Amino acid sequence: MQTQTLPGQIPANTRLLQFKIAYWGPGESGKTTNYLWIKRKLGKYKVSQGFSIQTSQKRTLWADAVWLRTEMDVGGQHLIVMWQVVTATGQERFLSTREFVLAGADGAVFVADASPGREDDDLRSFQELLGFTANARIPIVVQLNKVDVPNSIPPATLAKVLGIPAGEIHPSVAVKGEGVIEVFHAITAEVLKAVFVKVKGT
Ligand SMILES: Nc1nc2c(ncn2[C@@H]2O[C@H](COP(=O)(O)OP(=O)(O)OP(=O)(O)O)[C@@H](O)[C@H]2O)c(=O)[nH]1
Ligand SMILES: [Mg+2]
Repeated sequence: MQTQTLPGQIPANTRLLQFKIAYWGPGESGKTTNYLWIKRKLGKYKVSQGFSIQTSQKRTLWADAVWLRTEMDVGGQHLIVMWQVVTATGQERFLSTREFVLAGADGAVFVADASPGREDDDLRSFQELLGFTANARIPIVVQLNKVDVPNSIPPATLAKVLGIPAGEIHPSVAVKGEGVIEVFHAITAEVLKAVFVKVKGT
């Protein structure tokens, strides 16, 4: 997170906050599908076109990224909040590069794949995320995507696999946009909460 006072004619009580939200998860779990839906549905908040760097097979090669802008009044201050939304590639062979997508992240959405048989991939990717964020200790929201596929992994099973409470899992069908914006709101709320608790405590 970065914060600064803005120059010029902007009222003195205006602050700029910048946050980065990273989407993480095993290969083809639906990270880019989430990103594209957010870009489309929250289009009026977009301040950049955004980009997706993909292979010819539509796999994310490096990352997707876009900036969104929101404003709010909190405790007598006007806040301009910039959100950078990025997705990492889930491709196994890019372990060494995808870590850098997390650099400076203020929150992460872990997109698990509910397709049958993907439990091990979900766990491996979740542990990878926990490992890379161990020092930063950022909020993480867990999304269970593709619950529309036949015999999908139930939320309670994924909860057991990941070792987290079942109530913390957000089921979604990103191709239809179901649950996507709810999850995005959940992570932004967690990130703002973390910052304001930190500010209050200092
Ligand atoms: N059935 C179903 N398919 C989905 C859902 N979300 C995404 N997909 C499909 O899953 C495939 C992979 O989606 P992506 O969004 O590219 O996955 P990704 O996690 O960004 O993949 P990498 O960046 O390559 O790791 C695509 O064919 C999507 O259409 C969903 O909710 N249900
Ligand atoms: Mg992708």
